[in-house]
Amino acid sequence: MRDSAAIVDSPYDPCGAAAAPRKVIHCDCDCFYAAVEVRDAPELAGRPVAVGGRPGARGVIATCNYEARAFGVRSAMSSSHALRLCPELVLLPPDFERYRAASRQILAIYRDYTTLVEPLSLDEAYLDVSGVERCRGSATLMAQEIRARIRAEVGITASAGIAPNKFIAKVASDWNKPDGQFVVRPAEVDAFVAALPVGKIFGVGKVTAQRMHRLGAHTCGDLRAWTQAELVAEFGRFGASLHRLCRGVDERPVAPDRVRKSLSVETTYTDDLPDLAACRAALPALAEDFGRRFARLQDAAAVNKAFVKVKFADFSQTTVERAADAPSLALWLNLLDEGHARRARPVRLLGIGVRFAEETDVAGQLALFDEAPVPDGRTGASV
Ligand code: DCP
Ligand code: MG
Repeated sequence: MRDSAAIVDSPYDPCGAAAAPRKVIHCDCDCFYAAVEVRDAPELAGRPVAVGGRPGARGVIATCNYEARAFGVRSAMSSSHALRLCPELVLLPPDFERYRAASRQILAIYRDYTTLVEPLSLDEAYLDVSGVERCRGSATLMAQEIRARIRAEVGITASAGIAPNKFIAKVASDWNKPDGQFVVRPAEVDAFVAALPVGKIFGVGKVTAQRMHRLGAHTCGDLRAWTQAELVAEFGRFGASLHRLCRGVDERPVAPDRVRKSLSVETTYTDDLPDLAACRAALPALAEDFGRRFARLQDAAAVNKAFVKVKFADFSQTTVERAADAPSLALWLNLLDEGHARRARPVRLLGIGVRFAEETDVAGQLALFDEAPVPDGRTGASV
């Protein structure tokens, strides 16, 4: 029999069907690499600054400060294009050692509040602070304090989103960026998510978003008109997640011990690649993007497999993998030939990657770049 105390302890769920809402903070530093550069060269303050490769040598912008963004400069843009947009841009080469040092300091601050810290990249992490008693148990105050400490101890600024789950916390951290935070309380989730453009949903990239627009769905609220079966029929397995996410439901736990098992990049093409030759021609660009991400890995574990993922125009998907001890374009091309032959029809998405040996000690790898996979229109690295 339940006692009355138990009922008082569960104000959101007197019937015991679900737990009380969680408190998740998503912290994301503002223009991270550029912020570290400006911190270390104060004479750059107020000037447009970017970190990236040299123009000409197919260099791209890793990031830039907000002064440079005012000129239209963006991450992943070619450095030569960035310099055309903003001729006075100060373009600096990356110095990962200093970024990693800042990242370690920031992580230590997060871990002062909770052990449930899940880093997503050097500058970004989820914190589950449910039940944490600091700051009178207020996640809003904790986020404020964390951001103040990052400013004081690391010398850069960060933004935060505070919400009952990861999806909403991540969207919210962008709301008052830079140097701000935004709270979505449990009672506000429904309205907040209803108004979100579909492109904000984790996993919905440019191509899927365009497709949803054509089907008349622009916001998460619009998507709610679809049954789960309809979403699955239209978007495959992802449809079931979509059905939950467009209602603001995201049960993914904050997982502090995620182990990097793989690194991959993938792109969904705006126009399907018609045949194998077109797929083969698309692979070097993916391999180049992969190479950049692979180079940023710190203490990367030993590679033991390479794989290629092919998603066909009908959304059927196949993955081919083979033992390998290093990334190799030649091997990826072979795997592509094999995967493509399985269906031999137009292709909407290609992905390439490697898997890492599992016995490797990953303790030092938590602060790696492990952006969630971004299935559409752009590439992402995944764990
Ligand atoms: N990064 C990169 N290439 C990209 C995107 C990001 O090398 N295409 C690097 C540089 C960024 C860091 O990762 O500083 C963090 O990425 P974010 O997406 O969080 O971008 P920023 O922190 O730079 O800016 P924002 O203020 O938008 O978070
Ligand atoms: Mg950032």
